[in-house]
Amino acid sequence: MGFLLTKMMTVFGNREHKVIIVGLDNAGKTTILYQFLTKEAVITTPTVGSNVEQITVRNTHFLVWDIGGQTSLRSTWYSYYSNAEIVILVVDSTDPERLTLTKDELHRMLAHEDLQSASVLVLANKQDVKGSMTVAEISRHLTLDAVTSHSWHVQPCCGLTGEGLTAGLDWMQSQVVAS
Ligand code: G3D
Repeated sequence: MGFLLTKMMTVFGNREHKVIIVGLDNAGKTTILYQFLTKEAVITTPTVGSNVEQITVRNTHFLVWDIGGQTSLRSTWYSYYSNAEIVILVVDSTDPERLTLTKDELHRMLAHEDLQSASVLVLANKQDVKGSMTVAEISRHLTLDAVTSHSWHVQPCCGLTGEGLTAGLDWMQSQVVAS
């Protein structure tokens, strides 16, 4: 993993900013990653590994690690935390039942020493579905107002159409430029 990162940095010359994309299974991670790769505003390179993609947003390079969300894989999330500058948490806005589980995973991540300086982009996905939870509802359920240790932002979006994702990527880019 370390070798791969070093090699990527050499190939692209510029610093790579590591992003991990997490969320429960069925939240829409794969769909959203696919949208990132096809957005006109985003330059992409061929898949680096089975779960790593390189994207460039306004001259800022990101390596996006897609981490599986099934129960059996969640216990391994921490092994990807090292050097991650951005955590993208994809939330299924139509699934209030599992939001408590997401909240627990989020706060476990925020407490991890390797993520102390990471910023968190919450993508409130599936906003196209009637009756889906709003940004305010999701923020409240995730108790984000209590999070003062990390920079965070909740972005409503639709993985199917890509709506809202450019704004999310812009916020992500602004975070690494500001740091
Ligand atoms: P995952 O990678 O987090 O497990 P996927 O999730 O990207 O595989 O998406 C899970 C399901 O949600 C897919 O449906 C996908 O099409 C759907 N989905 C993803 N984003 C959206 C969205 O914004 N709106 C709606 N309505 N559906 C979305 P299937 O039927 O293929 O399982």
